[in-house]
Formats: sequence, structure tokens, C-alpha cells
Amino acid sequence: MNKKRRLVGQAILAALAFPSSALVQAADTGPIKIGLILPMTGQSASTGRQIDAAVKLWVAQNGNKVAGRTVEVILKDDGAVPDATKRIAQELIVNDKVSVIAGFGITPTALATAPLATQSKTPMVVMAAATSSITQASDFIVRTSFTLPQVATPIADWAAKNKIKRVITLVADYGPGFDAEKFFDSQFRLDGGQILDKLRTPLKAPDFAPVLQKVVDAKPDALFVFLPSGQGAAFMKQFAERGLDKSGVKLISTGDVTDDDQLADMGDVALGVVNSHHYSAAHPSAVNKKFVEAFQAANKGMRPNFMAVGGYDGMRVIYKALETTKGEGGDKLLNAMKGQIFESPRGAVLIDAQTRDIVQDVYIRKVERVPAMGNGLYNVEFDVIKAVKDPGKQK
Ligand code: VNL
Repeated sequence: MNKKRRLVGQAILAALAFPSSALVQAADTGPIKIGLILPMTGQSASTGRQIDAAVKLWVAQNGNKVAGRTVEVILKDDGAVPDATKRIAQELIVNDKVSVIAGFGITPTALATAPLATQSKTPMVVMAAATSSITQASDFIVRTSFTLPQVATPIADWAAKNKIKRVITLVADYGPGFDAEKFFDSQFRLDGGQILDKLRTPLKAPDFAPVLQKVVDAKPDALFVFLPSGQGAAFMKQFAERGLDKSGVKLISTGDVTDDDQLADMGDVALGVVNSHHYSAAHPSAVNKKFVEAFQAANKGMRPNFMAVGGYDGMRVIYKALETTKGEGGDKLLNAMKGQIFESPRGAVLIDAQTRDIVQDVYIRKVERVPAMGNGLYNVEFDVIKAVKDPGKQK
């Protein structure tokens, strides 16, 4: 074989071995593709609905052109089933030659896909899933949502400082639940509190009756709860049905439980629930007011929740990075995502260049009726812990 032939042969072999978006996109002047994988059906469909709406709002407000090229978002439904997420991601990377994969409604779907991001050098923007370890599963993962250690630690601290001494924890029985349980527990005990019991409910089709009976029997000062977005309303209903809202057991939680997607319809049982999170639709900033108004106008009045903001900010990170690389993907695109600082509807945020995780303010909020906002139920912020890094990475 002459030298030229050999080089061509090697190039073809390399392309076959690494059908990566970076290699293909470099020579391409066609559309830049973003593969958006979300649960549009099944138990986590509200997360898909919120993020999809936020991504569409971003594109409507910012246009579908970056660096002179058209941006195309390809939305796929994985039903929150990890095997489906992985198969869809593979197709998007190999067949559609996307520059970015994004979305990921629940932790198992993000973890199942992480190795593909690494192998193909495709930046993977996690807009929802919130187990601390996700960003360690691939160097190509950037997260724009939050982590459970980030939000569970501040509410433990608040509880200990507010005369709550004996707590039962209740979490969904998988990754983010384990994080919430562990980081609430360690902060609360460090502050001198006592954990009476640690309860868990299955991720799929949870029945809260048996665990709530344990709470009735043990009469703790407070029940701390983490459940994924979409389960809060069902939990609140059963909490009230058992009379727990009038029993003197205080309900405290992460903001996943008092989720803006469902909060308006939860009723009086939610009133007074103190919780911690990074986003409230009632966050009093000009940027947020504009975001909420535009989101509601485009979606028949639907109120954006923290998932929507994770999607909206994820698009910001992708667009800015594409501007920097002039549309190039791979390592360059990943590097351009690192270190971004901007004002999100939630407040100031940073994509930590070392961990690729989001650094953000965490708010302590109380559910109240807000006369200035149609007398609806909202998470009203009354305290803030500034620039919180994921405590899960500091162990
Ligand atoms: C996760 C974490 C999912 C928090 C959630 O809602 C949530 C996750 C669907 O990492 O699976 O609120």
C-alpha cells in the first residue's frame, strides 16, 4: 500500500472506531443538533413537559441560529427507562450526529448514558437528575439542575436552629433519596439533633400509608421528606388524610415536594411547610419575573418549576459554548461550558470548571398564599445561603 492509501485507510478506520460528533461536526456546515432526551410519558412526564417547554421558550427568545448555523433540537421520549435513554442517546450520537445530548429526567437514565458521552466525547448536559455522583460518572457531563446534598444540608441546619430536636426522614428509595437522607442526617446530628427513624418509599408507585403510620406512632418534632418531582401532591394528600397536618408534627422538605408544578393545587395542607431549594417561581428578581411571565404566556398559564429552569439554563450554557467554539463540538465545546457565570431566573450561578456541577444560592422558603400573585400558593423565600457548592464532592 502506498503512503496516501494507507493514510486514507487509517482515517476511515478512525472514523469507524470513533463515530464522534466532534470528528463529523468539524467538517460540517449543516445544522448543529442538540439531542434532548426527556420523560414525556410515564410517572415523570411532568418533568419532561416542563423542560421541553423551557427549551422551546429559550429558542423562541434567542433564535435558532448560533455562530451563523441553524440549531436543531431533536426531542426524544425515554419514558424515564434507563435502557431506552441509552439506546436513544446512541442513535442520536451515531445516526443524527448531535453535538450535545441533554435532558435526563431521573438519575438512573443519566447514569446509564454517561459511558456513551465519554466514549464519543459528546458533551452531556444534565438538566434534571440530581444525585451528587452523576457528574463523576463522565468527564463530559455538565449539570444545570442541582444536587440533593446542596439542598438537604441547609434545611437540616435550619431545623436544628428552630427548636426541632427529633426528626424522622422519609425519602424515595434510590440515588437522590440516599443523598438527601445522608446529608440531612449528618448535618442535623452535627447540630445536636436526633434522627428517630429513616423511612424509604419505592420510586415507582409509592404508597405512603405504611410510612405515615410510623410517623403517627413515633410523633417526632418534624418529618423531613424528599420525593422526586411529581410525587409531592399525592404525598400531601395522604399526610392530610392521616390528620398529620393537625398533629403537631412539622413537615419540612426539599423543594421537590412543594414543587411549583403541583403546588397551586395542593391546598391548605401545604401551608407553612418550610423547605429548601434553588428555585421558586416567586423568586423576586426582574429576570425571574420576565421568565415566569413569558413561560406562562407560552404555555396556557403553566407555572414553571425548578425543572424548567434547569432546562432553560442548560440551553443558555449550550448556546454560549457554541458561540465560543463557532459551532465546534467535542472537547472544545465541553471546555466552553466550564466556568460560565450568569444570572439565571433562580439567581446567580456558576458552572464550576473543576466539578462541572452548578454552584448556586439555596433558599429557605415557606409555603404561603401570596395576595400579590392571585392568592396562589408559593414557596416564599425568607433566607438564603449564598453560592453553595455540592457538599457531595467535598467528602
Ligand atoms: C431526581 C432528583 C428526580 C430530584 C427528580 O424529579 C427530582 C433524580 C423527577 O435525580 O432522579 O425532583
